[in-house]
Order: sequence, then C-alpha cells, then structure tokens
Amino acid sequence: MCMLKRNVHDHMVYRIKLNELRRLVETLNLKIVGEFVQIEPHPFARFYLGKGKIKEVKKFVNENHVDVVVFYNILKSSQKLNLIRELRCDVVDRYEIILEIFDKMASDNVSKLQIELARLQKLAPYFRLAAAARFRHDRPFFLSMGEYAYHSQLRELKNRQSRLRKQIEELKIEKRRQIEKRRKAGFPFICIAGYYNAGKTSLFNVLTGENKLVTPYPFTTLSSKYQKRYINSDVTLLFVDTIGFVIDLDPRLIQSFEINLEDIRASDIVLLLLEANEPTLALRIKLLEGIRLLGDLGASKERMIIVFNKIDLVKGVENTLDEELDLKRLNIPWIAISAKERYNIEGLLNMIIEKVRIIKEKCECEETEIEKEV
Ligand SMILES: Nc1nc2c(ncn2[C@@H]2O[C@H](COP(=O)(O)OP(=O)(O)OP(=O)(O)O)[C@@H](O)[C@H]2O)c(=O)[nH]1
Ligand SMILES: [Mg+2]
Repeated sequence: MCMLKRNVHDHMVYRIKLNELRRLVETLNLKIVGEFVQIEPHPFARFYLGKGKIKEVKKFVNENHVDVVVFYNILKSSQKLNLIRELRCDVVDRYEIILEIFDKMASDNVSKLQIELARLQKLAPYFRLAAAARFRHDRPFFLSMGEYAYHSQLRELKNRQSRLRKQIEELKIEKRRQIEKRRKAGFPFICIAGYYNAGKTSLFNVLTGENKLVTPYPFTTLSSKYQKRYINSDVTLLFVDTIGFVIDLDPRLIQSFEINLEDIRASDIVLLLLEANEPTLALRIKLLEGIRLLGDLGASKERMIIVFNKIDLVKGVENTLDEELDLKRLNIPWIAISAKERYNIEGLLNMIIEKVRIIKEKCECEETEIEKEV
C-alpha cells in the first residue's frame, strides 16, 4: 500500500485513513505485505510519489513478489501507466478498489449498470494512453493492424458509455417520478445514511420488520430499499436504506451512483449512522465529514439526527460521547442505540416522530405566511 501524506502536520488522521483502506483491500482477499508513506504537500507528476520513494517500492515489489500495489491517493491515468511500467506489477487506486468491491457485491441491474459506467469512465483515458504509447513507433501514414483494432475498440467503448449514460439518465427520471409519487402519498420520508458497515440495514430491518441482507462486509447494500412503518392513525413513516459512504471519498465523485443519492436529497429526515465502537478520532472524522457530505447533498442540520449504533459493544460510552465529540456545538439531536440488541429503538422512533412534527408545523407556518402575502 502506498500513500502520499499531503498534510505535514497530520500525525494521526492519515493512519485512520490507511486503516480504512486496509479494511477494504482485505475484503478482496488481498494480503497486505508492505506500506509506504511519503510526506509531501504536492503530488509528483510522474508517479504521484517521488522518484526515490518509487525506487524503494520497486525494490520491495521485486523482493517480495508483489502482485498489486494499491495507492490511497486517486491516480491519473498517466501516473497509473507510468507506475505499471516502472514497478512491473498491477497498480490500482482506492477508487478502483471500491469499484471492485461494488462489483463483487452488486446483484441488481441498476447497480451493475452504474458500476460498469464508473469503470469505463476510469478505464477509457487509461486505455487511450496505453494504446497511444504502444503505437507511437508504428508507421506514420498507415494504421497497423493493432492500431486498427484499437480504434474499433475505442469506438465500442465510447458507444457503450453513451448507451449506459442514456439508460442511467432514464432510470434517474424514473426514480424522481417514484420519489414524487411517494411525496404525494404524504408519508414522511426517513433516510438511513452513513458509512458502510455502520448497521444501516440492521436498523432498517428492526424499524420496519424487513429481512434485508446484513453482512460484516462493506457495501452490502448498493441500491436503496424502502419500507413503511405504521406508528398510529396519524403517522406512518417511510424508511429508506441507502448505500454507505466511505471516508475521504465524496459520494459525488462516484457520479454514476447519483441515483442512490436522490433518496438523501428527497428525504424529510436523515439519520446519520455511526459506529459507536470506533476510536474517538475516527468517529470524529466520520461525524464531521458525514455532516458536511449530507449538507452538500441538501440535507440541512435541521433535518438530521445523529445515531451512534453498536452501543452494545462499548456499554456506557453514551455518557462520554457528548464531551469527547463536543456534540453540543453541533446543535444536532443525537442518540445511542444498538440495532442488534434492539436497544433504544423506541427512543429513536420518538425522536423521529417529534422531528417530523416540528418540520410539519414549520411547513404549515410557511404556507400560511405565503398565503397571507398573496
Ligand atoms: N454488535 C453489533 N453489531 C451490529 C449492530 N448493528 C449491525 N451490526 C453488525 O454490523 C455489520 C454490518 O451491518 P449492516 O446492517 O449490514 O451494515 P450496513 O450499514 O447496512 O452496511 P453496508 O450495507 O455494507 O453499507 C453486520 O455484521 C451486523 O451484524 C449492532 O447494533 N451491534
Ligand atoms: Mg446495508
């Protein structure tokens, strides 16, 4: 594993990030045998890391018969190509690792289409560069057989990309239509969001009586799942389970996963789920990053509830969370639960119902104001 640590003053956060990557890489049954970190504020053009560091990596790769080098940082196609040639082994970045896991986990058509498009988008410039380098010495006026094949492959690649984009665009329109339909039905829309493995599906199952797949592996849920929960004759809540976030990777980067993010955008309330048993620093990073990401997706703090799950693993920690994470300053309601042991689920439901009531009152108030103005 390689990383360029760009913040010179970061002595801890980069460790947490590397550990996250380790967790992801190991899900693909790859054994991590070495780790190289270089501290430098700006990436190097050729190999992302400096020449000297790459020399070290190369020596290690040769001595240990390494099959693949994983970069934490997201590489440009030219850097990937240079690295593959220099190290003489496969080189992938964090984004490709995530796509690989998505691919392993995907079972539904919508996810498969989105993964294929994301992969093609990453592959196309690399393919172009690799071929250009291969044909540089060919005859200048005639296409060699290889080059001819390359051009037809490239055309096919482009066609496939535009077909996929069209299909996904249609699915997105259909998704918006469904969301609009649900909105008209009038059920408050509660989105369970958060990092992968936080226990989103476990909580969804507990809240709705569903039995959706729960595993210890990342990205078990790719496409959203919906189910209603009847509370009383006045209130029925509609819950949605969504795709997980991953640290340091803005979900908007995965542009082709936009369909899944539509749910967060459209929800009345978003539950930001976190694992209470994580080390405080990791928890703090995920908490702040999660709030920012949700905010960027249009979920304001007023619509958020922070949920610390897996409290059964760290009993009593709810008494220290407030202080350790400085939760008062955030001004967002929070609760500690255990989806597995069904602890505090009623408390969470009451919090949601109360928030729905406040939001509804606020909307009615705004509507009256508008009517008065008209
Ligand atoms: N101890 C404990 N484990 C839990 C709890 N909730 C979930 N888990 C475990 O955490 C792992 C992940 O649970 P999921 O519900 O699949 O998590 P998720 O957030 O839906 O994960 P993705 O779909 O991959 O993003 C599983 O092994 C669950 O059994 C909890 O309250 N306590
Ligand atoms: Mg899930």
